Amino acid sequence: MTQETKASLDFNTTTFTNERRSAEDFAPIANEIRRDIVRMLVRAGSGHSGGPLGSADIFAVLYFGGYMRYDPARMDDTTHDRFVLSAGHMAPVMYAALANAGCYPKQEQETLRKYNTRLQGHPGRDMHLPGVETSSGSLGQGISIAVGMAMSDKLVDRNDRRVFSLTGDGELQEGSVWEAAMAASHFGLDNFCWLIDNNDCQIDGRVPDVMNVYPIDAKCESFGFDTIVVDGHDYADLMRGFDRFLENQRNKTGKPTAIIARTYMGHGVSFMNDKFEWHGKPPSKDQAIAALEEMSTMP
Ligand SMILES: Cc1ncc(C[n+]2csc(CCOP(=O)(O)OP(=O)(O)O)c2C)c(N)n1
Repeated sequence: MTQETKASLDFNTTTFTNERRSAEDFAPIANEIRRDIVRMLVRAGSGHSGGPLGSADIFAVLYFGGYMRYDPARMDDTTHDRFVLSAGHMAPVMYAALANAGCYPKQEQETLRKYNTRLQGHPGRDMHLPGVETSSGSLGQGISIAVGMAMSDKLVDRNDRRVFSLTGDGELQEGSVWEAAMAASHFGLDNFCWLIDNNDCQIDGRVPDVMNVYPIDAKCESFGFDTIVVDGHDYADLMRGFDRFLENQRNKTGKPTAIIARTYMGHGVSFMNDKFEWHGKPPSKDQAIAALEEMSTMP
């Protein structure tokens, strides 16, 4: 891709495969996800920038590192591994990952938040976008549904499907998150991987100032999770977390895995980095151009 294409507000047709990769191979994928997030949001004129940009590296490794098994042409089959975005307001990052995986046409990203679009502001199961497993956005619900999926896979169907679910850290203030965690542990769901986007920011402040959720790692441990804290912008470290989950499932440890990824809200766009004010707003056209120009110098 040329610099000019990278900085363009237009969507391109580049897609990426899902395979085992070395850590340095993820940067161009994460950056394309980030660019698409900016392109989507500036067109929509509303939506969430901070969480999606900050978690793009997690999504690059999850969708393109061979950890979640799926066929982009057959997302409606009953064998692929599943991902549930519990932090539903972060939909743009999941939509960008699915588009870059080839699950639906990249151009369709331009319809984010438009009337009747498959790319609703929060994921809608009824919109039938390939790869959206359930509706989410009421915080605390997605992870509960995901745990139910993992229960049915492990205890009823007895297959080897994996279920991943991502919550924010502000989302941890929802009591139902901990009910889901308790169930995952009680039922020995070693096929369940809980991803926590720990950017320390939420809608109206720093997480400890709004309502403290720390220590997150000790809480996850005490709820029975094999817990690993990683740098959510370091691909090798993210791979270490996902590899540990795969190992837990392979060894049938009977314990779910929690990967706490330390991230910065808005990471990749310097004027948004670590600023909770970017939780729920889109870039203006000038800001989007500035962001894309900054990102065009990245791999
Ligand atoms: C049950 C419920 N209460 C409130 C909201 C409104 N809301 C949307 S995102 C958000 C903050 C979430 O913070 P965090 O999980 O840290 O996400 P981030 O700010 O990092 O994107 C809130 C309160 C909601 N979606 N659901």
